[in-house]
Amino acid sequence: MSYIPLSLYTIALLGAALTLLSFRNMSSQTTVQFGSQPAIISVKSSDESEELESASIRELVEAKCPSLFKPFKPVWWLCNGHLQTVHCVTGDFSKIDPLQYNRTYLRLVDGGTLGLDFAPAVADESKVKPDTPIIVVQHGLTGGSYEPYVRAIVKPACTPVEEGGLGYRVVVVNFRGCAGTPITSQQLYSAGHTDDLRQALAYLEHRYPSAPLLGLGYSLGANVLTRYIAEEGENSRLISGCALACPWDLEENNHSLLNSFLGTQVYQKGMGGNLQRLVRKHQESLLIDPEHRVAKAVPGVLALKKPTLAEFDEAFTRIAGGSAPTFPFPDADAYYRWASSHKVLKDVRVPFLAINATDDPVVHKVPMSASDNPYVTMVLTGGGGHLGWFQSGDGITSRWFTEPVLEWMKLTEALVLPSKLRNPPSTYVDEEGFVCEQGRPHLGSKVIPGGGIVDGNGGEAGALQGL
Ligand SMILES: *[C@@H]1O[C@H](CO)[C@@H](O)[C@H](O)[C@H]1NC(C)=O
Ligand SMILES: *[C@@H]1O[C@H](CO)[C@@H](O)[C@H](O)[C@H]1NC(C)=O
Ligand SMILES: CC(=O)N[C@H]1CO[C@H](CO)[C@@H](O)[C@@H]1O
Repeated sequence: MSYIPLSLYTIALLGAALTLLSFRNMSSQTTVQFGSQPAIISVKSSDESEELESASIRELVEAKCPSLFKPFKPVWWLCNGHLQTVHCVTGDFSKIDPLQYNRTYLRLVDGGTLGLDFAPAVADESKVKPDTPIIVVQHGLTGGSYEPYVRAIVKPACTPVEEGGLGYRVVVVNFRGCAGTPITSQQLYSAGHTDDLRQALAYLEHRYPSAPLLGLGYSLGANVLTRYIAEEGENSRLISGCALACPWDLEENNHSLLNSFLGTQVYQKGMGGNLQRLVRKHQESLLIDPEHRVAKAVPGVLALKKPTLAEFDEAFTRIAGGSAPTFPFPDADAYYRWASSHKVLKDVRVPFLAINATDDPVVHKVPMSASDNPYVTMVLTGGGGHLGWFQSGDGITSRWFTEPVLEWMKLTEALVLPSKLRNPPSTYVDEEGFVCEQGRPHLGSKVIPGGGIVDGNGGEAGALQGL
């Protein structure tokens, strides 16, 4: 275990040296791109009054998210995207942002299980207002609610207002098999499968009917979030979305990573190895019905030696990454084309903020022009790597994105969307106790025993975990 981060650091240092040698102009400028005609939206002016303030998304973001326009200044010893990324996955954050979650396990209609981690873990329900906003988080590839980049938002968001936080609830929806969530059906997750998020959101709306739901996704989770919001359009249960380090065009990322040495040796193999470990850990459950298409794919994927992400996706994700009939795909490239999120941004119909870094070693193409959509704001920082954004200033662990993301949550929590943009299918409980949505009887969830308090800083070992 200790050898892996060390070699990663060596390679990243090499990357840093190459960057310096190439004299690339490392601008620290942050580009914020609004639509040419940003949508006009209404927000409540304050908690006390019922008055509405109407303005364009651009005016509201400029007024209420000032931190978004601050340049990103990296700490000097994490001076490029590789070092930022490697520190993100190998740094010791176990003492940072300590928190606990209260977990609820949801059994889905298809037999699968989701682990929903709620913060604050211990809430005096009689004191929490029913309309307290809920931030719904989707983590990165093979990550979980324990990820330091997740805690960097969860901690300040769920800290009470009196103690300087936002006083919100946060729910991290752990993907199947992640952060201790068991696998109970022959299906994993993927960058494109949105039904698990959809079912979690229906459950949350049923449990907290008057709470606004705000979406936040990281990397692979950002891709799922973007696709969910785009697929639902005017029926999105999330009233806003924020996507950090979204991979967008998966086919393009695959090509550019595999066409570079570091991309292949560090990132592709790091991510492929983590996914293979996840399958190894859960192989018994994935093999339960040996005739199932997923069971037939297990031996092959476990036999791969140091697989790249592309090799893993070819052997497994295209088969097991979601439900039939969408899955299986004939090959991984077909899966990449389907799951990419850049091409669906045009369908987003709620305020949506996407932040990427220019020197992200994993994501090479950012669809900046997508903000032709009046609801979309695209942001590109001059550095930060993939989910790093470690800045100089008050301590090495401060992340540039914390402030702008919290400001965005505060802004969009106060949103009052016109009723035509607030039309998700209504929920009901069926005869077997599943919370379902009108018109989607194949989806639904019910609480099963086994939840409770989990240590948010527990972690799960593995290099490049959570990217
Ligand atoms: C955790 O949440 C459940 C409801 O899902 C609740 O019954 C329980 O009291 C909570 N635990 C704590 C310690 O607050
Ligand atoms: C990924 O990119 C490589 C290099 O361009 C290409 O050979 C391969 O077909 C692509 N797709 C997959 C699934 O590997
Ligand atoms: C490393 C890299 O290729 N970064 C790219 C991020 O996205 C912007 C906008 O698409 C490109 O200009 C950068 O080159």
